[in-house]
Amino acid sequence: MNFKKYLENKKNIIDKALDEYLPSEEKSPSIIHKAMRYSVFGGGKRIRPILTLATAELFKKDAESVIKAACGIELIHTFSLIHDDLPCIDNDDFRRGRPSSHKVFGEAIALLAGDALLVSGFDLIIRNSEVKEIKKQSILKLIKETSSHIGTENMLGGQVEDITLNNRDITKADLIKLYMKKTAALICLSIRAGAILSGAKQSHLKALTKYGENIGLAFQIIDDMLDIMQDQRDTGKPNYANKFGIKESKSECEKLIKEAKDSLKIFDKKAETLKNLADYLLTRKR
Ligand code: GRG
Repeated sequence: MNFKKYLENKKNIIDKALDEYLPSEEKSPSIIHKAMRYSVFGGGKRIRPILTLATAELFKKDAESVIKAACGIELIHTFSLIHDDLPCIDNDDFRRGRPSSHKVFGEAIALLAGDALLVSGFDLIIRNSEVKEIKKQSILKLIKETSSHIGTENMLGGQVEDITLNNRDITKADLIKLYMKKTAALICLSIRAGAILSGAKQSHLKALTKYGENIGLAFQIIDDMLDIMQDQRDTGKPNYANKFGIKESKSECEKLIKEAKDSLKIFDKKAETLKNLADYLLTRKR
């Protein structure tokens, strides 16, 4: 199977599962279920759950063993996007070329849809314990990790730093630290989730964490470059690409992706898919 087909195939599995797990639009209170589905089925690339599935495959686990946790992480990601777009945070009217949640449903429902997706995300991770071969200990470890990766030490803390960013003072090292929390932490969690549920040993988790941090950082810098190059939303707020330039951003991403792939050496040929995923992130256009 070529890599494009691989991505399509995994995306289909994830979309089908998300449709099954989310409450139907008709279910009362209908408006919030509509809002949850509007954002979950709004054209996302499903990078994070694909990473969970691909990591589990590295340990010979099929999609069935980790799909609930993978979808749970996608719901948490969607919650962060809805809240990020709100007028009180980034005030974005559009997301993925469509009106953002609060533009369609109003601020109160958008806020609540985000909350509901966060809760449902944890619920799905817990429900991954229904898979017979998954140890309860692994689920507990994953819940703990999820809280810390999205809490004030990581995603939420990174977002706080992002909205209070002072244009002139930020150094490259500070920006990297911020990106590590705001974006790389959730990407890293997606990879660690696949490994933890597969019972990976410590040395494997360590290698995958390095891979996750590197591709997560590159992912955010690429996002900054796409914002500038596609002129989607240069808010004037400092980011890696507008502060250090496209050339420097590109070479930083190439370096990060190379190091990410190098960190997978201990898996030998078995890590081909994760290496392809890292390369794909480097060339993505959206
Ligand atoms: C309350 C825990 C908590 C968090 C809220 C809003 C927020 C705090 C955090 C948001 C952090 C954020 C929006 C980071 C940006 C990460 C990023 C580049 C998202 C885009 O990811 P893609 O391209 O999105 O994978 P698609 O559209 O493909 O799903």
